[in-house]
Amino acid sequence: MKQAPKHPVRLERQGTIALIVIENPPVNALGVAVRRGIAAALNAAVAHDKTDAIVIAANGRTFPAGADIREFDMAAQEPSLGQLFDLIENAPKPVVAAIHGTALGGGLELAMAAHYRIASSDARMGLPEIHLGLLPGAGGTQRLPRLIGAELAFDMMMSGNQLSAGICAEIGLIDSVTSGDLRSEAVAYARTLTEVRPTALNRTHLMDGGDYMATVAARRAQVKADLGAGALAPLKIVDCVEAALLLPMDAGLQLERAAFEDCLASRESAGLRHAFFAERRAAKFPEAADAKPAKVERIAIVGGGTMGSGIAIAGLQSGFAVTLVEQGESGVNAALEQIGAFYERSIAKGRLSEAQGAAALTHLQLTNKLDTLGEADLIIEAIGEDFDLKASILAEIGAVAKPDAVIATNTSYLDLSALAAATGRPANTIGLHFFAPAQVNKLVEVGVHDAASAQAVMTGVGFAKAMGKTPVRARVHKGFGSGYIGNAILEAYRLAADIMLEDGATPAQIDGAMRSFGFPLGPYQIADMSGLDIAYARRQSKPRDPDVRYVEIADKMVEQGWLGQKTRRGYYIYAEGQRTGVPNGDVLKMISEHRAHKGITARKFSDRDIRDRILLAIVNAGARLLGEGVAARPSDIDTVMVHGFGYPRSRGGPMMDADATTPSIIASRLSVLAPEEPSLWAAAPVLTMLAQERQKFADLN
Ligand code: 3H9
Repeated sequence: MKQAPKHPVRLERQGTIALIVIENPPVNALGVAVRRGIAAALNAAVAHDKTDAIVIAANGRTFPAGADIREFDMAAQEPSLGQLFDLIENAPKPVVAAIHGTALGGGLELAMAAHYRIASSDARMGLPEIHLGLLPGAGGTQRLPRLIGAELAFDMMMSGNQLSAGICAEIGLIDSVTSGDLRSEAVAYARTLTEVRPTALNRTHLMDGGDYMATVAARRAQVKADLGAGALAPLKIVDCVEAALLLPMDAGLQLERAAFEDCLASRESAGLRHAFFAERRAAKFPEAADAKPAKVERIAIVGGGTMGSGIAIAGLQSGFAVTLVEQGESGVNAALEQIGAFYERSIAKGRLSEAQGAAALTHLQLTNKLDTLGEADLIIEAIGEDFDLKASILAEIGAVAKPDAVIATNTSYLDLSALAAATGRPANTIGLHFFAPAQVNKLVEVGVHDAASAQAVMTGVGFAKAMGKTPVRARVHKGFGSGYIGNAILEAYRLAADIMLEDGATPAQIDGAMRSFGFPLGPYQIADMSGLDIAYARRQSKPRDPDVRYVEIADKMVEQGWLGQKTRRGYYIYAEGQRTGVPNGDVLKMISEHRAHKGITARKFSDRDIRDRILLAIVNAGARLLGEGVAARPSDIDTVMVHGFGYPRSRGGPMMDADATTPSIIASRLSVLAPEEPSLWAAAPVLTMLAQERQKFADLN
């Protein structure tokens, strides 16, 4: 972790203007030293009789991006942000906030406590606390409605979205926008101010009720309908805005403080904050000590199916020049159609202008010639999961790529070391496993094998980051065959579910139990969506392990041609064009015949049994991957499960959940299930070690 500077706030003078400069890299978070520094500088500036006005600005990449989230788990230290902002608001001389970068959360609340706000034209502002299960807790819920009205304030706080400086000026959140030098413009602006702004932020209540109260009631009903009773922060935001409308400022601030504390103490906020730091920790690779990412300007993708086209779109959207290689004219046309459809949808939905869409497409080169790859800095092979085919294409890529190009395969479970060897330049070859839809999903598993160079790995990491993705390191292990982190865990998840299916549960019951835990879809809905033939091919390609129970139900379905949504028949039956189905009675019949054939008497599983068995299998598989060195840290597994498989983000991830239960309780619950299927539930050595040492997974992060 970077060491915070000892004196993160400086007081400078430009004639009669006092300039308070915050410097607390990387994002000028408002930790205790910064709060104390600003308070001291402000007092000194006010006390100086030559001070006419005060400017608060920040060095580095941004105006403060919020409170220091790391301090939320520590004892509170004064001054609090609330106390500091009172000091600023009550200053007897005009205070101007000079905003650049991203003024977020407490950073924007600081700006709102100032009397005037000026921003660089490329600055952005937002209150993203809701993404951390929190609400703006340093006056934001009271000051924002007073500045821009309740409706817009709701929109900003409920979405957590960032707004551009131009829009902020239009809605009255800031006073001035400049495309010149912000610091000197802010000082010039301050010179024009002769008084503390007669406060727009009246200390009395904001409105007389009427329409606004109807807005509050509608928002409260909406939150309850959308999110249910579990959505603490959104409901508390409604309470706080209601307070801004009805109560004097001081009472509103008090209510906001209590609401913030409630949110901070919630499991939901702990989970969301864990997820925030887990994503950033995941991107830290040990290879960074030995190499920096090489420059990547042109990427090439071989294979223009759903995955390849998705990666191409993600690349174009991030400003890379993209070459997409497909076989024959029909392959090229199909890829073009997919990519074109994405841009048409984005333009129709107003996410992109026509000009932006057209500009992105000028950077796309579609071809059926592999020899065009010679210009690419990074080449991603994204064809189907067929080892021989992949190996032969990778050999061709190795023959034409420029000497320092990095080659990546998008395989999710084939032997990465062998595929890397097939290129003829294993040191330059890595795995880059994207998750569908690749243009949306942020997760990329970076596959690392023994022969891969640090430079190739870091280039993959740099590329993933440049696309706004979260790279997670996954080391290839002995017997690699179930995939990196995500698919290996999915395999355990599926087996736990299939065993219950064979022993007495129905697909709909298992899916329902997992949805009620917070997964968006259950395992059989996902299987129907992905196509049963995909997993079938993977099962067929691997030797069967005699020590692992095998459930043939999915194989029998594939043999019947019931492949899921694509054939409108899978675990569910789908009406034309529908993505939600009704349980397939034929499958239920087949399952009960299958049980009779295997001599299994159906037994009952409660929803709780289902969740427990699956979650224990997931955690145990995660612990095994840690022991094998596939996953570098428990929080990486959490990141993969949240992004790759919809594990509820507000729970942080399975390893955080396991810590909440404690590894020793998990180990004893596993010992009850282990005799049924040791491959799933015999406690992994890492878990046993943590249980014995009374440690938590978090201790290994
Ligand atoms: C709040 O303000 C509550 C108040 O209303 C009330 C309080 C009473 N604190 O994301 P990056 C670190 S809640 C501490 O990789 P980017 C981050 O961990 C807060 N650390 O860069 C990373 O560290 P490392 C409301 C923070 O350019 C480094 O900075 N604000 C914080 O992709 C770089 O981060 C938010 O929720 C923080 N607040 O994105 C904003 N923020 O180098 C949260 C970042 O050791 N932050 N770090 O890995 C962000 O959304 C992005 O970090 C930001 C930059 C857009 C600013």
